[in-house]
Amino acid sequence: MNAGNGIAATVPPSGSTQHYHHFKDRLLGCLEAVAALDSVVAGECRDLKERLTGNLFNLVVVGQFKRGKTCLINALLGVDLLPVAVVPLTSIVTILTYGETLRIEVIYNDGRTGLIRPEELTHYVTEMGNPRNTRGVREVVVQYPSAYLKEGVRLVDTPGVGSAYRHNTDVAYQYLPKSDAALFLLSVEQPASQAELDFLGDVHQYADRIFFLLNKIDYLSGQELEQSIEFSRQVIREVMQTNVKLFPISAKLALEGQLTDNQGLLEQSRLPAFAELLTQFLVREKGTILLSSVIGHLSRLVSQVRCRLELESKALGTSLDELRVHITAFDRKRQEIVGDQRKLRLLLDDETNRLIRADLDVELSRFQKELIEQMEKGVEQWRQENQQLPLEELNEALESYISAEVQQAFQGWRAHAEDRLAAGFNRICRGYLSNINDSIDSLMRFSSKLFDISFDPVRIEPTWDDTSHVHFLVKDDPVALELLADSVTVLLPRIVGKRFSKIKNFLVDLANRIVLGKVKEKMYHTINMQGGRTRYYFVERLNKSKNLFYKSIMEKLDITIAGLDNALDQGFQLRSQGEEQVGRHRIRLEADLRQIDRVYQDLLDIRNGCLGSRTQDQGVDLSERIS
Ligand SMILES: Nc1nc2c(ncn2[C@@H]2O[C@H](COP(=O)(O)OP(=O)(O)OP(=O)(O)O)[C@@H](O)[C@H]2O)c(=O)[nH]1
Ligand SMILES: [Mg+2]
Repeated sequence: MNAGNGIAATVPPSGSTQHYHHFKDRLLGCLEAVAALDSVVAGECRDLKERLTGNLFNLVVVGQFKRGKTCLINALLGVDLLPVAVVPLTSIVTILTYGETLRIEVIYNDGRTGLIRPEELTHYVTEMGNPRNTRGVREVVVQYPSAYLKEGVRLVDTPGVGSAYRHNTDVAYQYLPKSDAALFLLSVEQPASQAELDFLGDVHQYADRIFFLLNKIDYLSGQELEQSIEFSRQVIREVMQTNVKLFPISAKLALEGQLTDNQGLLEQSRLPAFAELLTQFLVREKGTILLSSVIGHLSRLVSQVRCRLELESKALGTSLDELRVHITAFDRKRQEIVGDQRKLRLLLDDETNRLIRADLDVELSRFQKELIEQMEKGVEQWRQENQQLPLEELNEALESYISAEVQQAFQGWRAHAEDRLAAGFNRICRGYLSNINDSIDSLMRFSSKLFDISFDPVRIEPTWDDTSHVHFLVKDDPVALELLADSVTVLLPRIVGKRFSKIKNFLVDLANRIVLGKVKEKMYHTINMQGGRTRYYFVERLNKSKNLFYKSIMEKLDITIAGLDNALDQGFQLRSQGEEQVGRHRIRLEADLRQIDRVYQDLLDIRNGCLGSRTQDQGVDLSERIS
């Protein structure tokens, strides 16, 4: 433990994971030192500790089938673990996370779970081994003791964009908003496909967290490679409408290099250099923000604990009669503050309802209206273009079309709505956090005044990060997001694409006659039904999030009250027991005060070391570092 001894170990280079872990460990040391004090109520440090230890960098690997996504994950882990093949393969999301030993858990759609052996993986996560997902697998979670994962990275392997075998919804779309970074794989032997470009066109708002990798560079050399890099970069830039980071690599060479411990191959693969940059990005974007937020919260806690210790110390020198008066005054103030907070509950309800009405409902009905207009036009166009198709075939194709289009349109909209609602909800939460912090400060100030102690509260502005963990709940199973009933989920092959213009081509040969009224009726019904379900889904989540949030802020207040209560109560008890007890306790309190001052100094040191380097790192244009 570093806290308190004032010795700063050699600090690793800024931007590295070691740098991040160095300060994270020192912060954990400070947290332990604070938690060990008698006057600290159990649970006061728990949240902060959980946030520090539970922090993971989520990395999703996406791209068209056969670009080498799974191979890249194996290369990053340095083990031939996940099945790789020359035919479209991965059909189930596989999540890799750190564990002391290899452990593979299958999670089924119905909620069952089961452990499997590594050689069985192919029967669960691949199209060949688990055709059309007959086993009903939702996702597979692999724990593995790799150094890369131990750094706090969680990798998500996804089925290829544009694959014809897609039984799950479009995983990449769902994972992207919640990922800290995405690796999008292209490969040198094939130019970017339409499916890839469509995907990129839809996700360009996440451009700053997508890293483009041009894989399989071992196929090319010298000038050919340069041309390929330039070409891919141009294509992506056009679609994304911004400069992109493109890194040429060979996952295959990297894996071989790892397996045979061949440094030359590893360097040739260019993967280690990329992995290093990626780490720097993650640490900068997420790690440093987390550390800064924990430092702020801990400093605030330290100032409160210090005040409590002083209070207790002062209480020991106060007569019992005077103490009784103070305790009564404190109780009154406490009741007043708790009462105010309970009233605020109603306001929290109001604001959440307003978010539902003013944002969710308005946006949803606008989206439904646009979707109806768009699909009406599409259906009309069909009618004109497809005159000769047998009615039965046409109906069947249209049913599938409507289901697939509506489902995909809602899916895209939901990702967008999710971001908006999360931002709106977090805004509400931030207001409340400020409010509860004010109440806590006012209670602390009141108590310190009673005993004539100076108390200088550490103010922290609640940040996005503070609220996002209390948050708009992240749904547990981002994969199983199908909302439509089974009867209408007959998906067309993926070539049908996401937009109506593409389905039109597909159905050009199918259509003949059309019962327009019936088709439209089906369409309206499906859109309304899906709209209703989507609304229900979001309202449920908002309400659950609100309740959890309220519980957590009230807990914060309760903990402060309990801390002050304890301090006063201790003083009262000891005063009643006589001078000897008081003397002994005073010695302990003084030791605790010295300890808390040491933690405070250490926190200052951590803040300087950890955040001082932040500005220097910012603004590095990774694309300029391509060798
Ligand atoms: N030459 C060469 N081949 C590679 C490289 N990376 C992957 N491959 C090969 O490309 C094929 C596809 O690799 P996978 O990792 O299964 O590709 P994927 O993107 O996961 O494919 P899906 O799971 O179908 O989406 C395999 O035969 C790999 O051996 C590379 O850097 N160089
Ligand atoms: Mg794969």
